[in-house]
Amino acid sequence: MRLRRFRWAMAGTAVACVAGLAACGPTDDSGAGARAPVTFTATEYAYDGPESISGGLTEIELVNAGEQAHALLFMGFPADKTLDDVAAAVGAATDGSAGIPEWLTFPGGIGGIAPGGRASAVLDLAPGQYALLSFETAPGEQTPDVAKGMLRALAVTEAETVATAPAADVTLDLADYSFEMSGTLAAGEQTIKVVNQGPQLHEAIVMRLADGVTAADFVEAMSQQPPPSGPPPVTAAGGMGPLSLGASGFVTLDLEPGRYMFICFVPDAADGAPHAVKGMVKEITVQ
Ligand SMILES: [Cu+2]
Repeated sequence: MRLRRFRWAMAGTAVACVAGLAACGPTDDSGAGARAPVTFTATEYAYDGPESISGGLTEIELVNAGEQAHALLFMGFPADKTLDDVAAAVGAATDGSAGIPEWLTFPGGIGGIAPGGRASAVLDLAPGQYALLSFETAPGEQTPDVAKGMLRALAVTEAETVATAPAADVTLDLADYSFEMSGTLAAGEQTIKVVNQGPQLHEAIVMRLADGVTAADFVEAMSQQPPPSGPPPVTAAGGMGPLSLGASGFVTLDLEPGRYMFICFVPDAADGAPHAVKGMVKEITVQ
């Protein structure tokens, strides 16, 4: 089977968006939520939010005030690199002309959410400089948000307070190429601790499946060359962005009953194919 190299984290591509799927409140006051969340508001194609924050366990909130699905992914980069270097590196990793460079670090982020949506995650941010970006695409388009300018810098300074981790309802382990969840997800607000057991980079994007569509159907459709016209029968519902090996983060989802999938679009280190086509997709039912 010849696989189209579909876009890294194309998750929200051409999604028929339904508002309110990923609404999330603040996390437990005993955890990182004791400090006010750091909010970024997404529109086409920019983020409004602070330019510098203090690090450590930090609650990040994404508000999608745009007309399309958008994500908020974090990528750390060293002092001798620039935002342009990050843009070039992710562009090359996306089109398959190069692998993901060793100098990028991945503390996670918030997967694509629908217009009008709101989602939160608690990330462990080491001091340094980060790129904030989104790979979502407008309905019927192939150009990801990042190529339209949805990329900005965030400086993270030393932690000012020692935050404790929020309580998690379930743990989700990511590995080559699987999702292993410690329990089941109920409807309503749930916090998932996501851990990348590696060895590769992985993410846990959450998408709601339309009636009658399976995760396997979605992966099959994405593998067609040329890709099918029309929007895929899924809706962006958040999730955790790419995590480096050994990294973890907490993502809060507020799910309605229905069928969803966890899916990883990270390009494989060996052949650049998205991990989803190597089996890194898991269908779940929320009751
Ligand atoms: Cu993966």
